[in-house]
Amino acid sequence: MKKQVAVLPGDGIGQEVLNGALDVLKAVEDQYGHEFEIVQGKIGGAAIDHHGTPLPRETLDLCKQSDAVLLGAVGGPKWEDNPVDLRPEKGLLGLRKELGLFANFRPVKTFESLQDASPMKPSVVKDVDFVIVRELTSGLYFGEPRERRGKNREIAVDTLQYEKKEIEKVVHKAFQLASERRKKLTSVDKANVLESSRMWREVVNEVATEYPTVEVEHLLVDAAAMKLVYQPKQFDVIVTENMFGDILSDEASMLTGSLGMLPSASLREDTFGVYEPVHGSAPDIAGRNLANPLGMIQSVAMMLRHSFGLHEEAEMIDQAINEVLKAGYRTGDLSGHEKIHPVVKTDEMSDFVVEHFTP
Ligand code: GGG
Repeated sequence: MKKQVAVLPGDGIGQEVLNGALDVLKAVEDQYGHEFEIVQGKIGGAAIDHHGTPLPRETLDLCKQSDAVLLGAVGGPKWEDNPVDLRPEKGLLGLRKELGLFANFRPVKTFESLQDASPMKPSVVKDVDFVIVRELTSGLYFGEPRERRGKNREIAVDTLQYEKKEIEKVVHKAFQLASERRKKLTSVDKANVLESSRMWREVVNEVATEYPTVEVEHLLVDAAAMKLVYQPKQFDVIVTENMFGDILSDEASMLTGSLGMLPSASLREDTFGVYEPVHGSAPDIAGRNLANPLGMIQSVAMMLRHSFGLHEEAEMIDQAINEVLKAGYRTGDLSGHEKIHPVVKTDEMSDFVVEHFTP
């Protein structure tokens, strides 16, 4: 198979975790005889420094010409005081919008080898396996107006707006996913307070009639936040608006041991996708070879499955990660027990994953 993959490292630990993921992709290429042509582009703070904008036209064109995109992370203190249109995050949001990636799949699954390890990291919860489907191109992160008002700019305005068809699209995706899994969909909103949430709930109920085999429940976002901690195994697929999904997935990540473990796929109706770890640029550890590359490496597996239909190759990556963790190797975020589990560097972790590929 021959495919072009656009690679956007971004900022902070983005480059480090991507290096490891590309080593893994190269090993898959060699083992299976595929050809993945890698084309590099800039986004976020790196693009602001180089091109004066967080999403240069050439980066967007590169992504549009490619079969899939791998993205590291964006953001950092260097650009914190920039006006909102010159923030690194604006590049990421713009990319999602321009490419029409309305559904962000964030699988939250604990690796067997982490839950069987003794002693377990305290936050790891056994047998957790659900997917958060986050609406990605509308809601509070995109609504207009977004401005400061008043004589002294003492009023700040953001707008939470949804069109019915935007909700329908992402809810259909979530139902389709639930149909292929354990057939339970939890829709999360704040319908006791927000008008947009009341419409969200109506749309979910309408779309539900097309998926009679899927059980539907509605949860308010505050209740969902609580249940993620005390009853996480009850979830199969969660669908929710942009900001709720952003927050709940960071919370949920800790069930797997670390935010560094979570991959994501930003999708539309065809097979194209942008694949990135859920974590950010982690400026505090950037450039020190300390980051956990497993969220990024699992994002490569998601790309192989969804964009290229390479299920065996993706399974091999997930199995190899499980074996590496079973052997006791941990990056610092996962360790907690250094005497028992040797702490390894970012690049060592990806090397171990490749070494654990089955022939
Ligand atoms: N790889 C994810 C990343 O770079 N996150 C930074 C961030 O703040 N993203 C905003 C968002 O995901 O909506």
